Amino acid sequence: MAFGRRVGSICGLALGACLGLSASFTAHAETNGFDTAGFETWLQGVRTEARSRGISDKTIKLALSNVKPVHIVVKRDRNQPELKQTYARYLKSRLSDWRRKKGAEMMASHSDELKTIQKDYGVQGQVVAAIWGIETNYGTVPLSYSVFDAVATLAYDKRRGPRFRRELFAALEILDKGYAPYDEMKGSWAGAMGQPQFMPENYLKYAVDQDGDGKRDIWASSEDVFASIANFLKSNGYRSDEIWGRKVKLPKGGEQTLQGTQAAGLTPPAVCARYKSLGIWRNLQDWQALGVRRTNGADLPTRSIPAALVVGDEGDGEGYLVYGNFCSIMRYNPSFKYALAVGMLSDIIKD
Ligand SMILES: [Ca+2]
Repeated sequence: MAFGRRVGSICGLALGACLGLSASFTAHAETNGFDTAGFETWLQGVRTEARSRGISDKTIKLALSNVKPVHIVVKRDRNQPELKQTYARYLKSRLSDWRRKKGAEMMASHSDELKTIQKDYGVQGQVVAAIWGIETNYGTVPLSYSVFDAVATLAYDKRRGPRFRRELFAALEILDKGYAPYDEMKGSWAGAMGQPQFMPENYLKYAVDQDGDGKRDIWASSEDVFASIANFLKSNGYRSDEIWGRKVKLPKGGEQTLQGTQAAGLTPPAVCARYKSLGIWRNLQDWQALGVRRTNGADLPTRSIPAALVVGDEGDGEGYLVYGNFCSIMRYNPSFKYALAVGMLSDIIKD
């Protein structure tokens, strides 16, 4: 237990340190708890299916000969911070002083590229930079896991097996088509690749060659990284004429009375339809009439925008009115806390 807490606290301070530390322990603990013979048999089935999908023998050999289950990958899959931490703790760690300061620097040094991305894809540069900052500390986190090891481990594991089996075939396709060389196919413990942390299927669907060198390089080209993030959001309903939402002050007792779905509301934006737990959608003016205000006590904007209320930790009198773009950000990682961290970081690094 002491070991687990120590790792957790380091992860909370800096994702990079967390990933590095985990990787260094992997060598000693990687196959604990795994049925190695069962994994090998399973892998034979993967090879057969890969051949039937048209993946070349050369690629199958290169990618799967040395693939091995990584125990800590499964352990981390069972213990994700989005599920365990309070809003206050999660947001504090994601909106660290380092990430705020570095984000402002990155907004300045990549200003021209981000402006072009905003023009081409209709996603504000600060939102692209905020996702980049939260995913990989603006591209500075060392990505130490083989995508094949990570994805194969989660495909073999029962919890999310079918989904990750698809990701494994997508990873093989990326290698087979020559989009990325084997040695560069590095990612996080969950197999998310490169600076924007794209899963292999999303890479195939959304990665963009923005700098025009013929490669969709989400590992080393900042233009490709930014365009890929923006293309992902745009393809998932992001609207250029709205922001993500805003932090608000709730009326006294509002945490209980304002939630719930009993009253007639608006139809949520299409991209939000799948997120039923966002509860009721109302126009900003209706939230205003119910006593919701900006954090400084001022009235809400008068513009008509459908919004849902996210109440973070109970009892602090605070909440967040979120708009359709919040749901586009959640397509990246389906957690209210994650999307709030991205939205709030984007506001901080904008100026
Ligand atoms: Ca490129």
